[in-house]
Amino acid sequence: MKKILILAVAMVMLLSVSASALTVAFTQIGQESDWRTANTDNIKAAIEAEGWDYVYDDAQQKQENQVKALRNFISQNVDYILFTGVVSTGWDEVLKEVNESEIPLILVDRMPDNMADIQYAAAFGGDFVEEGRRMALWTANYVKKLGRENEELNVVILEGTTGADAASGRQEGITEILADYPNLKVIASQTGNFTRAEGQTVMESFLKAHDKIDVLLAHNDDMALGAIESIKAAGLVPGKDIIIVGCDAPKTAFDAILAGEMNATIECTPLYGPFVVDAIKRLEAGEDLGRNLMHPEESCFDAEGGIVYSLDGRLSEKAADKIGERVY
Ligand code: GZL
Repeated sequence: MKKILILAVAMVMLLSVSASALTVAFTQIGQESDWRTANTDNIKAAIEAEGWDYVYDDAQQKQENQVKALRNFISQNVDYILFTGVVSTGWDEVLKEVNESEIPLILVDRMPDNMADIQYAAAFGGDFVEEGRRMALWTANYVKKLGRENEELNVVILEGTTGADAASGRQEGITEILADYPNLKVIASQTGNFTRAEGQTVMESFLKAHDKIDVLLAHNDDMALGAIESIKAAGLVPGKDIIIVGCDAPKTAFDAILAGEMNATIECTPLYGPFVVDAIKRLEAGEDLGRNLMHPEESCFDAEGGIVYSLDGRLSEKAADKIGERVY
């Protein structure tokens, strides 16, 4: 009799635990960059550490795959949907379906257009316009430090994925700041789609088309690292003949800075896992997290440190001092 009782209690406990195990689904853009890989790994680890079930879809950079994934999540009646869109437009219909399913939607990383018309439980991502401002302001201050602020310098830009707010935002911030520095002249700007390979190819075309390039601004470090290969192949010295500034701040960018091949990177953390888990726990407890798009505190890293990179006067940090704590 006693054995049956113990078994029954164990079954009830097991059922209660499994019943409380949430199912969290994430439609991820793809695997285009170190940032994206770190973002994928970090979210997966954080969710699985809670003992929750995890449904993951890699869209391979295709919007139609993300739409399919969102519809699958609805049909599976998951408990939460995490969403970052490869581009900003074209989500109205499917996100309306998500809202009608009443599955809580958490927006991470890249934001969809028309957020005002979308019901979401929480939103967390980079301040892309500010990141662009920081890329350009660091560059202007570095040029001044070199005593070249009165020299006409030719700037080329490797843009991120066309239509993504991470790209349009950074471009907007860069343009805003460069307007104050007429000696920094943008002579070419083209998408490298956030990938190393395309960054290398586009930079090669820039070098063939222009005799003098002094500055490269790359919307992410993967494209900057690809461009460095083309710069070397052209017989130029990256980081010296061409000042190179990227964004994201993965370890690979720190390595390039320490090697003197890259000059600075603006941080944009991919580590959204803890935020997502905290948000879900608070939502489960009945909390309303509001609709503010939350941005993380982020820095700028370069070889020397101490260069102003933000309009509120923040100083860059020395990559050599910080590389030890980098987890991506
Ligand atoms: C930024 C993210 C961008 C990164 C790229 O939050 O959307 O996408 O900057 C990544 O490296 O591909």
